[in-house]
Amino acid sequence: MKGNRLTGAVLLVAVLALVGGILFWTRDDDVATTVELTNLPGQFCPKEAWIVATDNDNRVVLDAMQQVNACRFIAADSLVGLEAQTVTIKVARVLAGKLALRVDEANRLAITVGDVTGDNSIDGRDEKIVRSRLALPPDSNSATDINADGRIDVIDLALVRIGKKVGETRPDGQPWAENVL
Ligand SMILES: [Ca+2]
Ligand SMILES: [Ca+2]
Repeated sequence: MKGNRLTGAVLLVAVLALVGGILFWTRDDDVATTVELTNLPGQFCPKEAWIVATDNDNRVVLDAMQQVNACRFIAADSLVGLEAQTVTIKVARVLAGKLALRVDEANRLAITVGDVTGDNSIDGRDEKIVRSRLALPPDSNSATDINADGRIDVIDLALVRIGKKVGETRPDGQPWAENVL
């Protein structure tokens, strides 16, 4: 009986060591540094995002529009070279968000959609505009079709209601460029 237990324990340790070894062997040592936008509703698909990156001393090391791939991925390897520590991201009609950049990882930023007025804040004015356009065809710039599904309905209204807050300001205190509001 005692021998059986001992054998079992030895086997368990051996199996755990094997699994650990496999996990270690198969881990990905080559993960690119990316920023992934999450929390995108429906067919909302940003093509570009403005990025302001700052280093350890809070100096701006990048201040430019970047491409968004497959509606959500922003390559950030160049930011690592610039020793960026913090990244503030602004997408049009989305509140600006901020994250601490981790190297060799898929950094995630949950975005908040619903800024119809383009003032980096979601409030009663945005809600009022969406409400006034309920059941109407989306307007020319589709700002009130929050989830970009081609209709202005209660889902868009709900998104504006739950998204009410103010976006991040630029690290240097400057206003966001017009084309990302
Ligand atoms: Ca607004
Ligand atoms: Ca919609």
